[in-house]
Amino acid sequence: MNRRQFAARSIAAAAGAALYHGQSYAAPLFADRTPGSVPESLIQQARFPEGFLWGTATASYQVEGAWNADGKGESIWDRFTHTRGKVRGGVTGDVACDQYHLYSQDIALAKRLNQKSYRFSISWPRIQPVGTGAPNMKGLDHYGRLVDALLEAGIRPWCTMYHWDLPQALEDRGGWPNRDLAGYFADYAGILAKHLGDRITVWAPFNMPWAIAFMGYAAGAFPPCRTSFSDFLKAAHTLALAQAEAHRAVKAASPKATVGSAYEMAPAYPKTDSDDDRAAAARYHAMNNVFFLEAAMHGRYPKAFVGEPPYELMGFKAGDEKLLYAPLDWVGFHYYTRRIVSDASKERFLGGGNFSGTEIESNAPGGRDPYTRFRAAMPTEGPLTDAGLEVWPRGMYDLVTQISREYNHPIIEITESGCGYLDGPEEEEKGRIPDGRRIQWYREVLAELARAITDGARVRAFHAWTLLDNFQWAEGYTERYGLIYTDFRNQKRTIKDSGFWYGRVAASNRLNV
Ligand code: IFM
Repeated sequence: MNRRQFAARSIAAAAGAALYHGQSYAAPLFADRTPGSVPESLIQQARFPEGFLWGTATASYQVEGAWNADGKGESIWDRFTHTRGKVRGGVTGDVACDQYHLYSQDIALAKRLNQKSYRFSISWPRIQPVGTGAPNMKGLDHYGRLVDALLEAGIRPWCTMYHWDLPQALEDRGGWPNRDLAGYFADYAGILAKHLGDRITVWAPFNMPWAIAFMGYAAGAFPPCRTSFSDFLKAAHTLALAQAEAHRAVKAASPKATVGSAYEMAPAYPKTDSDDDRAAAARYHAMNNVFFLEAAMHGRYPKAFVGEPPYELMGFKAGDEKLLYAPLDWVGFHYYTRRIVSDASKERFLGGGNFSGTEIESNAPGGRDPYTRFRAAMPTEGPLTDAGLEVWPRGMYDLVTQISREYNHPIIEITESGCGYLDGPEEEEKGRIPDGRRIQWYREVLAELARAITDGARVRAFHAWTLLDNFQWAEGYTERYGLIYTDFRNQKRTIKDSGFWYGRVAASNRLNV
C-alpha cells in the first residue's frame, strides 16, 4: 500500500477504542473476532425508536465546488489540490458535485429519501476569506439559503463548522500549531451562530480533530503536509482549546444552540491478551477516540502517552484545563471499521515509519510516534470494501456501548458511517445501480446499532456517509461512498439501490424493507 492509500484508509479508520471495563479489558471481545456477518435474524428483528433521526453527511470541500466564487478565499485544500502530484489522477475539488449551485436539487433528493437530518460543513474561507476579520456576506447568504431549503424540506440542518478547509492565510500564519488559531476559530464560530443560529441548533466545531492534527502535521499526508511530531502535539492542543472556545462563542451568540462533536472513532482490540498490548490499545483509544472528548467533558487529556503528557511540547499553559472544559450537549462520532493494536514502547523509536503497508505504525520500529508508542493495524479477517476498509459490523456495537459506559450514557449521534463501493449504472438494468454490497454493509452495521440501543445506548441519529459520491480527498474521485451516484462529467445524480433502501429504512425504522 502506498502513502496515499494509507492516508485514505486512515481517515475513515482513523481511531480505535480500547475495549475495557474500568481498568481491565473485555477479553471475550478479543476472543470473539470471528470474521463474518451478523445473523439475519438480528437484522430482521432490528427496530429503531420513534422519531429516530435518519440522515446523511457531507463536507464543504468534498461537494461544493465553486472554489473561488462570491469572494471565497483560498483554503489549504485548494492549495494542495492545485499542486501537481498530490491527488490521485491530478483532480481537484474546484467543481466536485457543484453543490454550491445545485443544493436545492440535492435537498430535494434527500427529502425523497425521507431524510430528517443533513450534516453539512461550512467553508471557513467562504465566511472569512483570510480567516479573520469581517464576514463575507455572500458566503453567509449562501448558507442561509441552504439552511432555509433544508428547513422547508423538513430536514434538520446540522452544521460542522470545520471539515478541513482551513483558510490558507491562517496556515501561512503557522496553522493549527499556532495557538492564536483557537481565538480566530472562536470568532468565526461566533459569526456563524450570530447569523445562522436562529435556524441551526445543532453544531459541532470540528470533523475528526485527531486527523486534522496527525494527518496534516505528523504524517504529512494531508495539507499542510508537515512531518513534525511536536507540531502535531501543538496542533492537537490548539484544536482542543478551539473546540471549547467555539463552544462558548456559539452559546453566547445563540441561546438555542446545542454543541456536540464529530469525532473519528473505531473500536481497537489488543493484538494479544498481554498487559502491554492491552495498555497500548488503551492509549490508542485515548489518543484517537476520546482525546478531545475527554478535554471537553473533564478539562483534561486522557492517558494517551507513555508516561506523562508532553505538556511543554504541546504548548500547555497553566490554567488551560479550565479553558478546555466545555461539556458537550451530546456526543457525535463516526464508525467505519476497527483496529488491532499492539505495544511498541520497548523498541527504539526510529522515526515514524515509511508510510507504506496497511499502517504507518505497522512497520515503524518503535511505533507510530514517539509519545503514544503503539502500532495499530487494520485487520483483514473480514471482507474489504472497494475502498480497502475491513467490514466489521460488530465494531459499531462495541464502540457505542463503550462510549455510553465511559461517558455516563450521553445522547449519541452517529455522525458518519458508510462504505466505499464502486458500483455504477448498469446498461442492461437501464441505468439502475444495484449496489447490493452497500445495502448489506448498512444492514449489518445498523443491526448492531439497533442492538446497542436495545441495550441502553441513547442514540438519537445516524448519518450515512454520504448523500452522493464526491471528492474523496487525496484519492480524488476514485472512491464512491454515496447513496446517490454522481456522474462527474455532467453532474447527473442517480439514486442507487442503497439510496432507495435507506429511504425505506428511514420511513419505517426497520431494516427488513
Ligand atoms: O470522506 C471522508 C470524510 O470526509 C471524513 N470521514 C471519512 C470519509 C470517508 O473516507
